[in-house]
Amino acid sequence: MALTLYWGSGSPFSWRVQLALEHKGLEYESQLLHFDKQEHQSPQMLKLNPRGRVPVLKDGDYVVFESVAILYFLDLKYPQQPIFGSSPEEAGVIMRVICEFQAYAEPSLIKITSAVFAGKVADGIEELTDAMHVVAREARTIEGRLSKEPWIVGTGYSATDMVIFPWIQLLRRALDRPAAAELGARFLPMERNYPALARWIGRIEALPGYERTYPPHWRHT
Ligand SMILES: N[C@@H](CCC(=O)N[C@@H](CS)C(=O)NCC(=O)O)C(=O)O
Repeated sequence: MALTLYWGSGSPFSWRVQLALEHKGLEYESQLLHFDKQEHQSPQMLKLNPRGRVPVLKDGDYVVFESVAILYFLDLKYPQQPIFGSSPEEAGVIMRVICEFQAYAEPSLIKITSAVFAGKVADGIEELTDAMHVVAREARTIEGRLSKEPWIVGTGYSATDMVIFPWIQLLRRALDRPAAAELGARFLPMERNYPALARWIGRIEALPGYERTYPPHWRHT
């Protein structure tokens, strides 16, 4: 098998790549690395990615890391079921919305989810509340897009959906924790506050192969 994916359970960056591989129907060898055992920092992994982060994709001897770069590589190398659109204009919008998400939403999402999972909500509640406002504003923009079309950009499931979806799932999981109840009050339940986003989540969850991408440790914790 030519493709090998090194990934971590619950890593939103890894999840993007798994969604793309499933969508494209590509077979791959799955190398699940355990963060608690520092497997992503092993000498073998540092040789593949000196930053010691996942995901990392190997295709034969070729190695690529950084989740969006992996999505782009996969789409050029395996063009069936394209994920960067079918015209330069569509590709431009897909990439633009990904860049906007990474620039304006991701730093706040990292702040919120890291604090919740580290049990440190109370320590930084003011900063986290501000981060939640940023996330809510970005989520409203996406909600607006999804209230007109089934997917975030254009008429098809694309790299934009794959980039954003795992973060929304991780955020929901974080905000479901009792310690985050106050932070999540205006966000959850999504069915009430972001109905188009909630329907979009259901659409992705119903895709073939989705279950294979679901973070394994989320099933029992
Ligand atoms: N910008 C990178 C981020 C990758 C990343 O931060 N991955 C996390 C897991 S969610 C990781 O490997 N963390 C390990 C560490 O920081 O030691 C991407 O898009 O792939």
